[in-house]
Amino acid sequence: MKLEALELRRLDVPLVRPFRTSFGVQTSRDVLLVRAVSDEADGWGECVALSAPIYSSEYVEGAQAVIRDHLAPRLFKAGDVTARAVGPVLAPVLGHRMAKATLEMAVLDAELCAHGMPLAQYLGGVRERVECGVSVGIAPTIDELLEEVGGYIDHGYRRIKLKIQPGWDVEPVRAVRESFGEDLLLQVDANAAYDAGTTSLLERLDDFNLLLIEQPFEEEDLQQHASLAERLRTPICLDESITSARAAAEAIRMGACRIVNIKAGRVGGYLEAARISDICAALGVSVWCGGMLETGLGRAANVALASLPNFRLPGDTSASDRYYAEDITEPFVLVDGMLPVPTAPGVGVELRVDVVEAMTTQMETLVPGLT
Ligand code: OSB
Ligand code: MG
Repeated sequence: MKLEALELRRLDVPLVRPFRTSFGVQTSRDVLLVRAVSDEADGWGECVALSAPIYSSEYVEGAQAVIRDHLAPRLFKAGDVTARAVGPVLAPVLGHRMAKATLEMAVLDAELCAHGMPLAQYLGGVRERVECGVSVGIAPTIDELLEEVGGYIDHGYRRIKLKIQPGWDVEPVRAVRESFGEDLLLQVDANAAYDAGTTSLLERLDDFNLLLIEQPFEEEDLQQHASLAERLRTPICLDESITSARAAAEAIRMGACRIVNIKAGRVGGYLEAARISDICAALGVSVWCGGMLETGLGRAANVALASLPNFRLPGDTSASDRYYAEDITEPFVLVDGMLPVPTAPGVGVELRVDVVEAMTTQMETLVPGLT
């Protein structure tokens, strides 16, 4: 496939309600989309980087700059590209996995559209629909939290994930557990908000029969996760720390986690994400598909990833209306707590051109240079 242009488009997509985590509040999603224009077909990628470097070191403006100045020129120079070649071609640029993943997704979508193959089939998916959970932000009060969680349960979500931080942990977890019962699949996500001084709060969460505790400590501190894991019955799950298949294998070998949250953007793309799933399976570790408040485009690809055999827990793959009043694709609608795996070629969704246009804040087109 010969890459003829890369169209970079920034959208501002309002969230239906503010999303508060231990690292900040978001009220809208600043999305970077990349369209790969080739001689065979076009494809789209969505960048998961947030507007500020507060979940990870990447952020959307930086991703756009590294794509424009460093990644796109290398891809254009490579001549014929395939999705499998994107990683190796971009490897001399260190880090910037979210930016790289965006380009790989766009090329992969184009390639699969040209061959008429759906992403789930390419990745080795085995399910027609996937079980969905929902990630619930830090609420102003416990009452408001219970109301929000109750609404999601009524909608059919199969598990609830509560965002926590020191001061918003034991009491909200207790309230949700007492209100909705022992059968509710319940887990928490700290986004690295704890440290040695606040570990005792996490130990108290061990009484609530949680599915897992996600990323209590900072990204690079595998040792602290391993030592907490030894003291708790509740499994530790890593998100931020899992930046590659190698990082996953090391974390598991150290005993730092028993479950892995996979986000394709965080690990450099859907191909590395599938490799992580395989390595985890070989080590007896189940995985689930995380999310980054993607639009319908990124979510379609996440749902395809979640159809792989080792994705054994409900993912943060929620319906469009959990995030957006108006999605940029046909909305994903929850049926019996599940979302259908797209069956159309490539990522398998169409962008709604009028909605995309209306939300666009900026656009630039990159083309091959003369050298
Ligand atoms: O830590 O999983 C996370 C959203 C943005 C950044 C990080 C995280 C999240 C979520 C929401 O928890 C996942 C989703 O529903 O897309
Ligand atoms: Mg997380």
